[in-house]
Amino acid sequence: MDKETVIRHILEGYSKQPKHLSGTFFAPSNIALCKYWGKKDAVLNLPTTSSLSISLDQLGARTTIRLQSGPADCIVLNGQPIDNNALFARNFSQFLDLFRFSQETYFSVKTDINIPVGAGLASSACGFAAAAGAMDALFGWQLSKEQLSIMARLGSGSASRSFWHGFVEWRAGDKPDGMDSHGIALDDQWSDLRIGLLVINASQKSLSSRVAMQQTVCTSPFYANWPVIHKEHLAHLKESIKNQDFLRFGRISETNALAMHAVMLAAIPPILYSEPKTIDAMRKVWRYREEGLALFFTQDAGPNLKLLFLKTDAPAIMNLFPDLIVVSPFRTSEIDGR
Ligand code: 2P0
Repeated sequence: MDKETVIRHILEGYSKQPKHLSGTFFAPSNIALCKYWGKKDAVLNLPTTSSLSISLDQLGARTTIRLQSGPADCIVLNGQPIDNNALFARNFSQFLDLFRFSQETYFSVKTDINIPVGAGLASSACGFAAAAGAMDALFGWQLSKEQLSIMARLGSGSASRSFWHGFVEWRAGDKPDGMDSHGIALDDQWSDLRIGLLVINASQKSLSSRVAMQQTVCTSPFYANWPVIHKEHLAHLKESIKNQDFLRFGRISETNALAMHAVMLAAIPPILYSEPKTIDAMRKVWRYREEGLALFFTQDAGPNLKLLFLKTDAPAIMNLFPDLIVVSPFRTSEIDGR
């Protein structure tokens, strides 16, 4: 099945004429605690495993889309027009292709992302989610968050988790068309939980997660084991959230991230996102933990770490990591989109 068929299916009976001059939507970025790494369908971005994330409150993407005359889309990222040949623009225009309901349809897209782009800080997740939401607002469809999540997944898998605040599970689903593969918000709130973004290198990564993921699936001898350990991690992580058992929560999140990177390291050629400063920071976390601090990390497809800790330890941890960007993920409860 192709992406166009999925979009046709979702939008059957909905207007293909814009209802407004423009549509705007905000989507928070999200950090996976149990990771998505590997696809069973690379066209529809259907994952091998379910995954679980935490959204980053007000850090994310605010996107406005309007129709414009051709000969091409115009994409402005953080006030800078993007060259249509740049990777970011090509990926984005491919997503916009799904919404060109007549020939000669072009879009003007203005997106403001308040985290570094392409550095493993989930900018593509919030970017595609905000784009799907902005399309919905432009055309006045009023789709459900689950439908928007399916749409956004076609742009980038992790975007399916960016329609809710707090904890979100992306259920892998069983259907070949992916209509049951979307995000679902968990009811659990954890107001004392804090996420610290430790930016080690904010420049664009050299290997995209899309390529790295496929390379891992196709060549890592350890990949077969990933869905097995992942299933256990996911079940235990959900229990730890229910019980607000922070030590268990942190340990499982950190172990899941390290397992993902270990599987990647065995790929051919090997994939190593960590830089020397990443390793230094990991050792620092482990040292403080041995000394009694309840501090853990997770790492995505980039050299940066995300620290996990509780409100009570925030002052001490901000002292130890002075440049840390601290997020209170349960500060905002509703995404209003606009
Ligand atoms: C995640 N990552 O669960 C994992 C952990 C990075 C490491 O999802 O190919 O940009 O567009 O579906 O969503 C990054 O991969 O990949 C990612 P595509 P995506 O957050």
